[in-house]
Amino acid sequence: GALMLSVSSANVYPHSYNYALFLTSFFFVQMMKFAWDNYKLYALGKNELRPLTKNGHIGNMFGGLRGATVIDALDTLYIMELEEEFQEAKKWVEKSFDLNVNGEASLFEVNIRYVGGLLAAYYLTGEEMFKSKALELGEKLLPAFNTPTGIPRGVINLGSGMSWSWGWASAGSSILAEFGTLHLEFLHLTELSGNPVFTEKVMNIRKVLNRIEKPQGLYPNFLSPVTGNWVQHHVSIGGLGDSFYEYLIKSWLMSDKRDAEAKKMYDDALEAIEKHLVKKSAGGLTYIAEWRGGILDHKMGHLACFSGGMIALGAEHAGGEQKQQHMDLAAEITHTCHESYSRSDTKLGPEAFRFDSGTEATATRLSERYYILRPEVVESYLYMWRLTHDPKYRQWGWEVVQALEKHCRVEAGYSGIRDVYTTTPNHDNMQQSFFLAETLKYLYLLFCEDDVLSLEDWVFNTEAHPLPVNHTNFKAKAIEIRACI
Ligand code: DMJ
Repeated sequence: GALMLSVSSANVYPHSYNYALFLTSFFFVQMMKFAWDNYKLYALGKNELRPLTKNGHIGNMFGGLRGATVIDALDTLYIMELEEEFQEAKKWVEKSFDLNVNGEASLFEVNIRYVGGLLAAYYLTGEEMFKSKALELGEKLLPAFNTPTGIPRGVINLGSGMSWSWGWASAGSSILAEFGTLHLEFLHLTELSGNPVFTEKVMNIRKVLNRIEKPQGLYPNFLSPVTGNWVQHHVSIGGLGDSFYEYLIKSWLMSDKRDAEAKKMYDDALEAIEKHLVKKSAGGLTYIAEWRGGILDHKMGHLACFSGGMIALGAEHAGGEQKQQHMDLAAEITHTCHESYSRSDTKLGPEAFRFDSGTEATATRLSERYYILRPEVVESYLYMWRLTHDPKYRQWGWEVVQALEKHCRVEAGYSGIRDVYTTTPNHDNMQQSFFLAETLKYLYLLFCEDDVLSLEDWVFNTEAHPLPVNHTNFKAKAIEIRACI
């Protein structure tokens, strides 16, 4: 409890600060409880809560699977020691989570939320039930890889095994951030099942990527699973590209730094990004632009804001000059993302912000003004805090909490908002499952000590589900988790 914190950090923080920290962590636990209780009350068994109309939302990403919020919330409930709520969630998984379903599922979303959530729940608790469901679900994803190149298609019917590409993705292509965000989970599926097939599938994706030529060393977002060629030269560290880069550096870290190929791919990709996409605005803000066949689009999506944390994580392990250089870059990007929040009326950031015709870190289009409870900015605050201990990151995290309470908390949960530039309520009536998996988890960890899910022993998948690093003993049953407070 509180005592533990004051004793263990007595040398680091003055006593009053400890007490403030204790209250802060308590606050996040209450936020999580509020989000969970309302989901449970109005939407248990559906995928997400609609907090204004007080009902459930199913959506079309999970192909008949239900309980996205339950699976996404499991590890957060567990680490926050919300014991009763964790038991409720576990019971639902045990009794009601049905894997024999039909419908169009996103391979990527099912992997990061369901497989990742179940794996993390298993590693944290040692409960076999989570492991066997993760493996059973993993098996159902395999038919998506039956393509001429082995690059999986984006959509799969979990019942029939039929797979196809997203209708909106150009010319039947697969998306970099989707097929490039399977590696961490699939390695664990092999580890836990003893079946090499999962690892073979993701190693083959890497082989294809290494073989093809990359324009200026950059990775375009669309690839044909039939020919293995790029389909369109759009490059982005935000949506459609983002977590591919994240999984390169994290694959290396998860392998206890043995997977040198992943490290090299990460280093090379980052070098190309630095050279071609990193820019500074007239007002001195560093940002990462998007690239369309050689032409820059001076825009950064909220999704791209995870990159501050990723670059800091990589910098921590870089040598020589690069260490400082990359740490500075990470801090600058995180600063820019903070600016995108602080320049809005709600102190929450827009879906995308621009740096053109006099604009600096603000949205210019009506359609880009929304905030849907996304985690990327607080995710970067957490990594920056853990790696620098600059107290401003905790202050910035606290600003987010105040804004969430003021603008997103409604009677029955938390809701996204349609326009961050107005304080008139304009809720979107959706409590996204990643709010419980990621946003609240990262905020909580920001105010915990560094050894709670330490970056040495765990990597977070792109939905913030912690997976153990190889050296921590993959087969560990319940891995001991130090409490936050
Ligand atoms: C989450 O599902 C994951 O963080 C993913 O990497 C990106 N989109 C959402 C959160 O914004």
